Amino acid sequence: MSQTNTAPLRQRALLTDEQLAHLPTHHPLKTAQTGESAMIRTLTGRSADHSPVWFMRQAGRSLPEYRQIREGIPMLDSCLNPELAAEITLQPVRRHGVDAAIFFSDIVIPMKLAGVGVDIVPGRGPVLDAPVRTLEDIKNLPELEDSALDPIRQAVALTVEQLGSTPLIGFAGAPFTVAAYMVEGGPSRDHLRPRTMMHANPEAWEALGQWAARTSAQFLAAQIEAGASAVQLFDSWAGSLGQADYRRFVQPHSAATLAAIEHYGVPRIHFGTGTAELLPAMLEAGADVIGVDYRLSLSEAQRRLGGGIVLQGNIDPALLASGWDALAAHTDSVLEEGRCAPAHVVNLGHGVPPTTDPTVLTRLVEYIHTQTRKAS
Ligand code: 1CP
Repeated sequence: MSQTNTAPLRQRALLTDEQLAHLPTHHPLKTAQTGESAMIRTLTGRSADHSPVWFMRQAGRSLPEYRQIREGIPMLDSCLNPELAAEITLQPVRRHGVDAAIFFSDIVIPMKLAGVGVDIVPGRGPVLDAPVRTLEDIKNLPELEDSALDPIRQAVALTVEQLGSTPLIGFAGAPFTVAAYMVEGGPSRDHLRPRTMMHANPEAWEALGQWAARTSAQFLAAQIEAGASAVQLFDSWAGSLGQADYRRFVQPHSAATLAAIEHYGVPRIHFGTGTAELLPAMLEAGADVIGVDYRLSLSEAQRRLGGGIVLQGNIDPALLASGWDALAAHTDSVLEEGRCAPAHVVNLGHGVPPTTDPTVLTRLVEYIHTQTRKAS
């Protein structure tokens, strides 16, 4: 199959009054002017007085204040306690001065709230009571009731109240990444079972993809309506797929999730790892911004995307532990590479490793702000 460059699909004008009409009057894009923050200006392709930076997995593991507040409280209980989820979301914003908060939750929360037996096992990740492997299993999946998302709405509302003009990014797992956990029953390296299911039982895969697309869309809509100013769809494990399978079995479901929230007008970031071959297909799924992992340079990503696309990324998380000089030099090259995009949100190429020294992250935020600040 040829991998040709697609022409820029669109450079949507975002955040027009018409689009914002779908958001409630108390939404921070309207009241707290998050729409003029460096983060949202950049996500919508406008210039800002500095390049915004946030880190995937900034909330959690690497912060001592996180480990302290979570002590004795299971992960999913923390996510469903609105005060606690709001506090954990705010911790990295206070400490590092990042340009956006990422909502403290997990991609399995919609599953949990629908009534699927799932837990997050410390040191391992999401584990289901019973894997979902047959059409029968999938037909028996409970639907996510809208009212079950109330703790999420409350947590988001509490968070944005305290964030002021700093935007909150909502998120969900993309249908493939969520379905991969459901079919495997837990974390796996190469996601063999879901990749087999696509071909062995396409009807079951289709039904599961639709279920996951629906619940992730509901999760995103709840966060947007409660105050998230942008969203990110995490397809962390899409890199285990070839392009043909991605386009046939995965892209339609991710597209359904992204389309279900398009009318709100909030910027939608689409991120995956190991996705060098999939970037055009991920953009075609309906994203406004593409998150690039650390394996591919931003300029090569832009070339593959056809040009003109707002990019997010892609400092290699390994460099956070390599000493300041190496990290600063690597960051300079990422900032330079970011000039290939109409606008660039600085981030890591994947999540903050749990062992990261938090003072390095604070220094890195300061450094990126200084290096990119425009003279006024
Ligand atoms: O004990 C703990 O502290 C639990 C560790 C933890 C945390 C802090 C898990 C378990 N999830 C989270 C929070 C989380 N998960 C956030 C919000 C915080 C932030 O980003 O700062 C987000 C956005 C996620 C999303 C998530 N969960 C993804 C996609 C992002 C990514 O890193 O690729 C994935 C794949 C998950 C599943 C998951 N949940 C937890 C773990 C350890 C895992 C990965 C397991 C695996 O390797 O398969």
